[in-house]
Amino acid sequence: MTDMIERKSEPYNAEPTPGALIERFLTPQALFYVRSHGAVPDLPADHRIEVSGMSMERRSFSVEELKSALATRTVTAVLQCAGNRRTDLQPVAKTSGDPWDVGAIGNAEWTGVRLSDLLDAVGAPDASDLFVAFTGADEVDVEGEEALFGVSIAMDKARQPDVLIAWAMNGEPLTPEHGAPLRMVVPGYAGVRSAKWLTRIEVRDTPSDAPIQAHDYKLFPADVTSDTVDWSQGLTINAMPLNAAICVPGSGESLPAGEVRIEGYAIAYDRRVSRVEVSINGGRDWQQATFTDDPEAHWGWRRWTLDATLVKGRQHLVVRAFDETGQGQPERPDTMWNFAGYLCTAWHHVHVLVE
Ligand SMILES: Nc1nc2c(c(=O)[nH]1)N[C@H]1C(S)=C(S)[C@@H](COP(=O)(O)O)O[C@H]1N2
Ligand SMILES: [Mo]
Repeated sequence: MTDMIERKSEPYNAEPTPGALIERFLTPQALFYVRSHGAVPDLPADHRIEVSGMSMERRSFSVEELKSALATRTVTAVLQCAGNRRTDLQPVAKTSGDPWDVGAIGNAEWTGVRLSDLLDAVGAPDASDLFVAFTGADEVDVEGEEALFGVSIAMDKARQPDVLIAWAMNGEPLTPEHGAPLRMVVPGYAGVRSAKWLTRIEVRDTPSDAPIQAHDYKLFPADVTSDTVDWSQGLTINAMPLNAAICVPGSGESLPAGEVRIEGYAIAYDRRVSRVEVSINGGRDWQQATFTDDPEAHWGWRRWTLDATLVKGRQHLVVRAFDETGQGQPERPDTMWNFAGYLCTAWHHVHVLVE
């Protein structure tokens, strides 16, 4: 698909062009970034997921059984990789990981059943010091360690009503690369917690010890490197921070002088986006952008636009957003650099040539 930019061929990882990303409130499946750590597993039509843990009796469910046993729910939510915008950290210093631009994010309407309804149906314990772990059918390699994809979330998050076991995206069945037949959707959390190709849900008294949970997706300070890292330390990336990006015009584009519509997205999850500001002179002066999307979708993004007049020359556009606490984004990427290149939330810059 020409609107997708491949970031890795094996396994296939790709993000949409920024212009295609921002066209619709709901990101079509074909334009939704693909982040896979291993090959896409081929699961049979009668695939079953297993639910187990603690003193529970082991149970298994097919998609049809989940649909008939539990109420169907739909939630609009952004899914964003913790590595989105990594390319803005890489000029500071080298990082590990694929070079995602602003497109490792998408906003979709997810349909499935509530994880909490399933936990209730099987009589799972709900003490808040427990964890719920998810296993995928894919084998992944984390620094030479081969294991099934596995992650976990705390019980309090697992019990939130918007956490789904989903089979559809924007009203269509999930495609293989997005996790068919069943995937987790954990709104507000880094994409990595939303396990695709779900095979097992396990209630535990410790977080998942799978390498993806234990030795990946953690945030470290700038003095820690891939050589010195102690993975038992660091912040497990769960709730995602405030962010914003310019999608139109695209970085490096040439455009005619005059009136230009600048477009992009902002996201603050349950802290809500309150204001988006755009500068057309490299951050000296700021104008308030207009929201395209109303804030009704709690976990959704808010696209925005600003009509501006650009004069000839090399022009430097910048965006920054604020949440409902009045908190804004940090200005510079060097203040948040980390060796794995996660959570770049610095003001987003786009340079264009106006002719
Ligand atoms: N089983 C499995 N689940 C997974 C992954 C994976 O590699 N295997 N990647 C995770 C990561 S890091 C992200 S950002 C999201 C991406 O979901 P998408 O490819 O549907 O956009 O899926 C998550 N779930
Ligand atoms: Mo990710």
